Amino acid sequence: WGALGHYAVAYVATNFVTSSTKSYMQDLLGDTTTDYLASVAAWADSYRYTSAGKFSEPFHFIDAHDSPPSSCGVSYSRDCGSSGCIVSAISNYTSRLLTTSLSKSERQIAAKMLIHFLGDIGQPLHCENLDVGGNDISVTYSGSSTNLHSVWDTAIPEEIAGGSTMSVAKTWAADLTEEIKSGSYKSSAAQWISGLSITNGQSSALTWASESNAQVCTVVMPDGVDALQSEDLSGSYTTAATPTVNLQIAKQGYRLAKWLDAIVAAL
Ligand code: DCM
Ligand code: DCM
Ligand code: DCM
Ligand code: ZN
Ligand code: ZN
Repeated sequence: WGALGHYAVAYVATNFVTSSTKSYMQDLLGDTTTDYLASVAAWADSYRYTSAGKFSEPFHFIDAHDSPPSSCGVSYSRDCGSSGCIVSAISNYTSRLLTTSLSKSERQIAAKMLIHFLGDIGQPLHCENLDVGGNDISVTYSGSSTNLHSVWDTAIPEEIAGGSTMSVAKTWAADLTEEIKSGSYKSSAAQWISGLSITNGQSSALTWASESNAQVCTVVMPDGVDALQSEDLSGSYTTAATPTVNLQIAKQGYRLAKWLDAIVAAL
C-alpha cells in the first residue's frame, strides 16, 4: 500500500489494542499521541530506498509463482526467495520484538517493520509474482498512465477514502472500525484472528498471504491482464475492487492489533 493504506491499517489497529499494548508501544516508539502507530506505519517504505535499508526491499512482498487468473496460490518454499520475503520478515521481526535482550532501538525497528508489513501483506499484488507484482502492467487511471500495482497501492485507496492524508486515513479507519464492531464485518472478525500464533509467525503470515493472493484471481485480474488494458480503471473496476480493499485494510488492522497484543502479553 501507499502511505494512506498504511496509516489506515495502523489507525484500525489503534482502535482495537489493549491499554497495555498502547502504553508499551507509545513508550517504545517515543510518541504519546493517538497517532503513535500511524506516524511510523510508512517508515519502512522510506527506509528501503536508503543504502542502509536496501536489504529490506524484498521484505515488502512475496512473489507467488502462480498463474492468475486460472490458478492462484502461495508456497513458502517456492515463493520466499533466498533474501527473504514478507512472510519470513514478519516471523523474524516478531521474534525480535519478543527478544527483550535486544536494545530498545532494535525493538523499535522491529515494531515499525511489523506495523508496515502486516499492512503490505493484505495488498493482493504484494503476494503475486506476475509482471513484478503488477508493476509492469501499464494501465490508465482517470486518464493518466500508471501501472496496476500503483493503482492498488494508491489510486483506489485514495478514491475510496477521498484523500491521502493521515487525517483522511483516520476517518476511513473509523468507518472500518465501526464495520468490525457492529457492521458488515462483525460476524467474520473472530475468524480473521483464529489460529493467530506469534510463536509461529511464518504460519500466520502464510495464511494472510494466501488469502491476499487469492484476490488476484478473483478481483484484481478475473479476466486476465489484457482486460485491464481495455478500459480506464477509475470506473467500474474501482467499484468492483472497493469491497476487497476495504476488507483487506480492516482485516489487517484488526490482525495487527491482536498481533501486538499477543506480543506485549508475552513479554
Ligand atoms: N510520515 C508521513 N506523513 C506524516 C508522518 C509520517 O509520510 N504526516 C511517514 C514518513 C516516514 C514515516 O512516516 O516514512 C516516519 O516519519 P517520521 O520520520 O517523520 O517519524
Ligand atoms: N537483523 C535482523 N534480523 C536478524 C538479524 C539481524 O533484522 N535476524 C538486523 C539487525 C541490524 C542488522 O540486521 O539492524 C545487522 O544485525 P547484526 O549486526 O546483528 O547482524
Ligand atoms: N513490489 C512487489 N513485488 C515485487 C516488487 C515490488 O509487490 N516483486 C512492490 C514494492 C512497492 C512497489 O511494488 O510497493 C514498487 O516497487 P519498487 O519501488 O521497488 O519498484
Ligand atoms: Zn506496493
Ligand atoms: Zn511496503
